[in-house]
Amino acid sequence: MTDLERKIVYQIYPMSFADSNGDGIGDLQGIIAELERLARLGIDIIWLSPVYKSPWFDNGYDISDYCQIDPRFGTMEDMDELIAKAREFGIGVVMDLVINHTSDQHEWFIKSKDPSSKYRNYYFWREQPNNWTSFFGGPAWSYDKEGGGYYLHLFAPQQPDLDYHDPGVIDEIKNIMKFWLDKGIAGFRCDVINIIWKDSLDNGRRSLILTGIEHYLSREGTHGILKELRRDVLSKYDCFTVGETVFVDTQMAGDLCAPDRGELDMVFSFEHMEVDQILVKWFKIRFRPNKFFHVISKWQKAIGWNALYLENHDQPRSASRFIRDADFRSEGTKALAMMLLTLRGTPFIYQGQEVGTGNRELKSMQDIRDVESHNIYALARKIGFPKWLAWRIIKRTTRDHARSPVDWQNDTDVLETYRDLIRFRKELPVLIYGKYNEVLIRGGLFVYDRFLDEKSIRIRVAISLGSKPVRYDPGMAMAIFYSTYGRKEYDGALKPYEGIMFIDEQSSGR
Ligand code: ISL
Ligand code: CA
Repeated sequence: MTDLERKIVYQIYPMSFADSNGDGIGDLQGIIAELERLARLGIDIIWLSPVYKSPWFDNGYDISDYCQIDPRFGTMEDMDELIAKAREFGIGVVMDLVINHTSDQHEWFIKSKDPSSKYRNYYFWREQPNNWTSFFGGPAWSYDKEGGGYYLHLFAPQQPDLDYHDPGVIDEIKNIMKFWLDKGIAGFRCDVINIIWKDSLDNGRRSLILTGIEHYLSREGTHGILKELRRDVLSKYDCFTVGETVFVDTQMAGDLCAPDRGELDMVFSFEHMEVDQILVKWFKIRFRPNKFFHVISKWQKAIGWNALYLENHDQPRSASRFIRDADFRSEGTKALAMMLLTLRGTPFIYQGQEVGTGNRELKSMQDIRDVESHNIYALARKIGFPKWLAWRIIKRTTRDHARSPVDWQNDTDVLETYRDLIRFRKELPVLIYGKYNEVLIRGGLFVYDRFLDEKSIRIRVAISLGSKPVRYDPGMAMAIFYSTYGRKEYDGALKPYEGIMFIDEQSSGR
């Protein structure tokens, strides 16, 4: 995409973003009505979580028709209007592409139950299951009487996996992508894209997390599919792709988004989201800022350009998660904003993050709608966890935190900080094209430089995620360019949860 590096993306989870007709569910007209506000924030692209026709078992990540809009959100006319009006504001629309699986209500799956149908091989139908387990807990195979066998689903049973060994599948996907790109969308966020190719259905090594993963994690077949989609479809449009890639290390991620390989433009990796947990996300440990910073810095050094994010629709809110001291919630969200918008890569802001939204109050399992949480709760109970412990796990980790309606009246000075930082990215090329250099990480303090070359201006960013002031000497020639506390004078220490951008005094000009 032209000027991709300059873009800032805003993720919308349509169901809880803006409701235009008062039925309690966000919708496309609601988004249209908010475009002006989004333009004022300064973002360039909105990514919509799925708005396709869906039985809504996994909040739209189970699609029953890729070329229709779900009635709860409006009509295809509304969608066309959204794309057109967004363009008037200079905003592109990115769609969620969920192609590892369809809904079990998708026509292809229903037809595939007939063994003589051409759709039979679109899915993995077998007489016997293997030992693989699913991302949502429990076995990855379910028996279907009508289909006369077991089928594979790496997520819920309502989300059968597509089998890319059948060339018909990739042709269908190409047509769907063209359908949307011809409407003028700006690209795709590709759901769990690094697991779409399954090498074999052999039994997997038994694992507490995911049995079978070695047969489908970032396999060569996936790389082949991504190259083909780029060659035959994406390269013909001005668009970009960001892949959601699970369980990737820097090597795998680098292979998926290396500019010369022609696969994805960038990926969402998860390592920085795992620093407060063991065993994926289900067991939380204390958030450790230094660990967090080290992981982020490692990825900055390893990948030339990548997606930057602190929140999405699957994660608890960063304001509740990465700010241990609730007294400094507003300060902390500003410091996190500075980090998000001054690292190298494409920043993704999740709806409500720009006003410092925190986790929601949840009282019992009755408040939970997330299918993943319900499965994990049942599993935890089954293996003997007492109710209180199972509930504690769910309460801290459920995806519902991110999915409840945003309180737009929240905290306006956080919003001001976002606006300022977004403006700096537009005004200072060094924040976009500049190299990244780690300066130090210690005691909850993260310091790094962005610079174009040795002679031009250098921005030094210092982010503190600690409740106490922390001494730091940036060196003689550094003055405050911007502080999240709004101060201009530096006294040799960062205040609690402060973020500061220093600039070389000779070059600052302000
Ligand atoms: O959210 C997670 C942990 O709670 C991840 O394991 C998540 O399931 C994984 O990142 C895949 O997420 C994506 O695909 C899922 C869907 O439920 C998620 O909302 C989506 O982001 C299945 O389509
Ligand atoms: Ca509505």
